[in-house]
Amino acid sequence: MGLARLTFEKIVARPVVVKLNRPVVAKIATMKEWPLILIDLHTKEGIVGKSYLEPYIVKSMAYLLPALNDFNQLFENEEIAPINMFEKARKSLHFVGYEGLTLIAVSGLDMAVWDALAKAAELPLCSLLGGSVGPVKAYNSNGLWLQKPELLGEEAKALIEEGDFKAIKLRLGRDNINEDLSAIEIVKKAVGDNIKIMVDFNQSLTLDEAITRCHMIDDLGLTWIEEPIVYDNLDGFAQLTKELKTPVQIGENFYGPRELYKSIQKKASDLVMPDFMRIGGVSGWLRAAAIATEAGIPISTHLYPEVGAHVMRVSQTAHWLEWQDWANEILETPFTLNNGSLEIPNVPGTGLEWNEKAVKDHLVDL
Ligand code: SMN
Ligand code: MG
Repeated sequence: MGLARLTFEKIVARPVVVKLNRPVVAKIATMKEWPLILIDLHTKEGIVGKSYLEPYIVKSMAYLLPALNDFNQLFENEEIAPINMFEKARKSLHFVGYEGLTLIAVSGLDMAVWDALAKAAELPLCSLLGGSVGPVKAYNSNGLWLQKPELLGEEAKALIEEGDFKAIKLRLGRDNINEDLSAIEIVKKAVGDNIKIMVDFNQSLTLDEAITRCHMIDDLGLTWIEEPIVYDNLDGFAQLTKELKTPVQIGENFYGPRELYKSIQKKASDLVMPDFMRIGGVSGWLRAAAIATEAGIPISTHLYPEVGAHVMRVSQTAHWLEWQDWANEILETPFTLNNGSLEIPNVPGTGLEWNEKAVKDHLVDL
């Protein structure tokens, strides 16, 4: 059986940029390309833990790489132990902020550490965490950005076909509310009654606008309404959650499990969906999922579908995995979809390996 102990050797972090097949057009930003920092955590025993970070804009990689490279000094010759390393890495950076870039760097490290450990144990990560390999119910989040409503019907159908999906996410927040209403109508008509539709405002509304607009879509049978207002207005979210029948979804901007805890205490949403680079990687997710479980709140993932699939298998209130294929371009073996679920490969670790030829083609100088 596998090795009991691993020792840190070095981190190699490489910035790559891939092209998005369907550019992101959201109220927060328009993005034609997508940055990925590929993290290889080498151990003295030869096992390499792998993870990636996707910090939205290319420039942000320039701020994150020095923090990741600094971990080389911090962990010289140390035992690979996710919880110890999470705490030590976070403390080492806390004078420049406990959240933000600090937590993003720590999250990237953490996911690579867990991958190394699972590889050493010769187990898929979900099995090391106490679960088992199996399908994870997903919705397709690969498109339906803020385009003209009449273009959305065809795209919605294509998105369903990409994995026999049973759910898709539509972005809202157009200047004219009527255009948002037609977007919903067109997509609903195109996909029929059996497909669930989530909508995401990407924080684009004031609280007053949100109260008006969310009530206008409250009877449409939507699966959730995501981030109608700025992410940290928890009182505003609590008001919307109380008033609306449709479940309110937030969480991609929680920095660490404690933010999720505070949000749940305030009854700010019906649902939560932490993002792996902000919640604290696998370690942060496990704490967050425990809090959500005990509060009885369904938990969904944000981005990072590959690592997300593993932890959803051990999250008791696991709800929906967000599927994006944005890292596929640089993966040796992209994960597969079947019947609307993401399949976890039955290999040690998370199953992330780089296609080095593709990585070479997409490496950037910052
Ligand atoms: C989102 C994700 C990535 C880029 C832009 C917007 C969105 C989501 O908030 O929830 O998928
Ligand atoms: Mg969102």
